[in-house]
Amino acid sequence: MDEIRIENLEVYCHHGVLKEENVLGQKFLVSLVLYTDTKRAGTSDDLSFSIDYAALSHFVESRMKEKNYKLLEAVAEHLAEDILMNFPLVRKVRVELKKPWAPILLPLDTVCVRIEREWVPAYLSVGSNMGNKRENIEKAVEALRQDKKICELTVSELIETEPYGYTEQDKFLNGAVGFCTLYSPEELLERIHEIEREGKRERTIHWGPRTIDLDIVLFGDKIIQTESLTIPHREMHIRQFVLQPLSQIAPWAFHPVLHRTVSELAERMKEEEE
Ligand code: PH2
Ligand code: MG
Ligand code: MG
Repeated sequence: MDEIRIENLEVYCHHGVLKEENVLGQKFLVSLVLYTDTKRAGTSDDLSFSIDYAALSHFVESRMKEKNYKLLEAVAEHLAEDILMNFPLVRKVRVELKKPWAPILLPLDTVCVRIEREWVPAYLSVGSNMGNKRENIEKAVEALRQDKKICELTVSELIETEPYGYTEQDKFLNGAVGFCTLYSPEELLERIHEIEREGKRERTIHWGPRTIDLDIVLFGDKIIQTESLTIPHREMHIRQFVLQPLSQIAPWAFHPVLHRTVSELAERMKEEEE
């Protein structure tokens, strides 16, 4: 990706753990790498197709003066998020925050925190087999759509499917949702649990009937295996009710463990069923 860089923008503000820092303030230096596609601006010579680095610099200054944080990490985290949420052409950002006058009673050049944050494409499988299934799913999708840390949301058609696993239950309505997000995988999991709770989901029988179920299927090219989270979804490649809707909105999404696209996985499942 192309880059627009801002180096050592000086902002005088009051972040810090020490009282003296909050009272007196000090100089901070902000360096940014804005990852974006400059091709269209480059060929048209038209600023409206690019990121106005003057506007962005002033935005950074005003955000840094608006609120005080104790940690450089917190200042950097909020800056990265604010930039990504307010400048849609920035797909990824590197924030480097220096404190050349850090009062540590020892001489130093600077102390610095550097982070990179980006909009990551993620895919969810959604399902419901209790109550008004379509409405349950639409409510959950709307909650995702309203979330500031989610953008470019697309939804597949919803399909009726036979219950898989525990079969003594009503038919499911299933679909897939794709979007870009600023959440980490753990944060996204927490957020979808919240939406499930709002949808009156009660966790009783494992794999049993539910008003709403949201599962993270893919998260960028991340491979995660922890107690609370398995990404890619452990069984996505053997579930038609996941693959069929997903291949509608993201046929080229890539399974980072099996090294197959979603449409290849869907095809393979169909052949095995025949
Ligand atoms: N979800 C399950 C278990 N079985 N079967 C269908 N058809 N659709 C589902 O979404 C589903 C299921 C556990 O999440
Ligand atoms: Mg599930
Ligand atoms: Mg689930």
